[in-house]
Amino acid sequence: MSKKRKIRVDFKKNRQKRTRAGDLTSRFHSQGASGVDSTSSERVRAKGDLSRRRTILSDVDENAAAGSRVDPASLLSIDLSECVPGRVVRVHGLESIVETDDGRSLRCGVRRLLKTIAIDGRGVVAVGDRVWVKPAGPGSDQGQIENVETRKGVVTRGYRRREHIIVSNVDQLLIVCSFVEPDLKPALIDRYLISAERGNVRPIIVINKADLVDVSSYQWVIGLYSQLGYETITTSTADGRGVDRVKGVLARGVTALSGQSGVGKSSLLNAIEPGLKLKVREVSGWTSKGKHTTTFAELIKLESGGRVVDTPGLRQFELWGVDPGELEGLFVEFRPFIPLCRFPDCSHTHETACAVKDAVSLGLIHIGRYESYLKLYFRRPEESD
Ligand SMILES: Nc1nc2c(ncn2[C@@H]2O[C@H](COP(=O)(O)OP(=O)(O)OP(=O)(O)O)[C@@H](O)[C@H]2O)c(=O)[nH]1
Ligand SMILES: [Mg+2]
Ligand SMILES: [Zn+2]
Repeated sequence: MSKKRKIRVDFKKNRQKRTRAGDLTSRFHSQGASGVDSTSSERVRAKGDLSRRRTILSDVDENAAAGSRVDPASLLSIDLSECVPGRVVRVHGLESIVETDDGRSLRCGVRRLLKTIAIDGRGVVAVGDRVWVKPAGPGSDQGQIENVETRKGVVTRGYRRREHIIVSNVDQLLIVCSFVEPDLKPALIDRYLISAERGNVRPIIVINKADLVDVSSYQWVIGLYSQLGYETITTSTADGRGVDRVKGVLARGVTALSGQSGVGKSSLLNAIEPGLKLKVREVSGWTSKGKHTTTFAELIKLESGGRVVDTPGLRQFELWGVDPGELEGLFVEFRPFIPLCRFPDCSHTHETACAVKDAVSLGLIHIGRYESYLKLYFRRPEESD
């Protein structure tokens, strides 16, 4: 059972001067609401300091063990009678477009307290998020996002030393690349596969612009990923090959398209549903590097079934929050060999009697995949291709 209880929360750390060595925010994280609520911790603070906090009403689970860690987001309570549920379909800087379940489209800001609680204010709202919105008034097209529900399938990357949530609540990720213009980068595919695996999203690999190459000379890449169990589709929006197959994949649920700029993500969606008329780069080719044609992520409903999120091309796709020791399990074909290494904590880099390295030399693990592993294992966060 839960009951309402008053608790005090801090504003963003950067607005608050520390008056004591102990920082309430971190104590709040480690001790839960009870630590913050204790009157003794308030009395030692000057008035000005107190005014930088706010009192909120929160749902408190009476059955929770005392001192157990509380998810800050769960402390948010909202008056549901004033809010409507909906989904973020687009984010433009500080403004998010939310489609409410009752069919309205509202331009929304985000409740300040949500930003306060999000770590450093990042990743507050992402396309695909299920949210609760308080409409500004009857007939108004504005509203405020009061709460964000827990995300299920997410695609994230590391960007400028932070986590960037590219999209949330998707079932599938279409990793879109091209054979040429820009050139195929298997190492990039590997990073996307790992991100999808960790984000609980089913990855599908699409290699576009098949009309520009002799596909047989790339058969090894297609064969490699297919053998690993990943659905791999060769497409061309110029001659239409593979487009129906992708259409079938998209009908299965909610899918995000991601990949470098210029690979043909928007072209592919236009080929599947010409009525979308998504903006695509005018001049074919790969001359204007760095220019993004799609500038914001957008959730779109397809007539042929399913929903898709077209996203802007990414110049960099770095993994976020993956420990080197976690990597071995994210390379699916390594898994059968890991227990056969002599050392239980084998990193598969320098050790002797390493079954993974043996498998590489026997051709049971593709050398390119092993190189991807090594690169990620030794990568420093700020590095990129
Ligand atoms: N030859 C050939 N060109 C293609 C194909 N698909 C897309 N293109 C061209 O590639 C260019 C880039 O296509 P877009 O659809 O804008 O690429 P995008 O991935 O959406 O790019 P961003 O929005 O910048 O991320 C356009 O000029 C398209 O006409 C294809 O299958 N074959
Ligand atoms: Mg595009
Ligand atoms: Zn090993």
